[in-house]
Amino acid sequence: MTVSDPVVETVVATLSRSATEIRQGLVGRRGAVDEENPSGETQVEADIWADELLAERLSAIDGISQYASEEREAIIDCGGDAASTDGYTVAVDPLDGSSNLTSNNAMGTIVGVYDAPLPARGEDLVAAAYVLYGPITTMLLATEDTVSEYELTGGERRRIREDVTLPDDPVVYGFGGRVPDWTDTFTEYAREIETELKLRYGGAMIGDVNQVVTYGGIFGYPGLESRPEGKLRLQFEGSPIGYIIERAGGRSSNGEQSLLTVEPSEGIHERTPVFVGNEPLIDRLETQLS
Ligand code: P6P
Repeated sequence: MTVSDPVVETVVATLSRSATEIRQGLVGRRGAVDEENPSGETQVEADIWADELLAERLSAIDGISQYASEEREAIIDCGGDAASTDGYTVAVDPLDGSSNLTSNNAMGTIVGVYDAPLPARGEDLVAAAYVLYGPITTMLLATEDTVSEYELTGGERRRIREDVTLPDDPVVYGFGGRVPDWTDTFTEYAREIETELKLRYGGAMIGDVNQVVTYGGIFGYPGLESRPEGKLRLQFEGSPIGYIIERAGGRSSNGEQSLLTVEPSEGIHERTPVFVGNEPLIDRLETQLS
């Protein structure tokens, strides 16, 4: 089952092929390097290696005019005219949750395909996907048509679920940040949710979001007292994951509005509070925080 848009299909096929190599390439690349990413986070060898692999392959695709990554300061212009209507742009988190590499826990790769120059709004997405490096390597892909789940083996993808939607009855929740650093209004909301749902928080967004997609619930990394903008990046994490969850029948929010409607104002590494999950839970959150 290929994607109807040929450029998106090429991105997805490239991601499927690369994800198999990334998973294999994690071995021997667990060490920290003496570098920080543009968000000031320590990088591991695998962060840099995965970014270089994806940058080389995705920026070479006809129809891709820009490549941006959480691991690099500047946008790569891939030739073509990003400002024109025919050049898609890709924003990538090559290895989301790479700190989990040290503890050998789940991690992911996130790719957003925008029909606009970067930084772009989530509404400009035409597709978004995440790869989950769990016991099995899987990919969840959202396009304008549907959400599908694939198993990735040998560089190929095999569809295992189509028309993926969040279950109606939520089961799990996961909230990032240290509890003493939560705002009073968010703490009040979290205390309510804790009495209703089961805690699932693994320190890598993709592992936690996939729990929400599978069982229903909410994942969030709120704005904190010490950092009101939160930790996660709008362009590389918030918007693509928000797009996937909204295409799967859920909602996304920055605490006030859909992540897809947030106008980037501070460049491609802009942070945002991120909440995704079942619509009633997000609606309650926005009411609580208003
Ligand atoms: P904390 C990983 O570093 C990440 O960007 C997300 O994947 C994850 O949800 C979050 O940060 C974890 O942050 O503060 O719990 O370590």
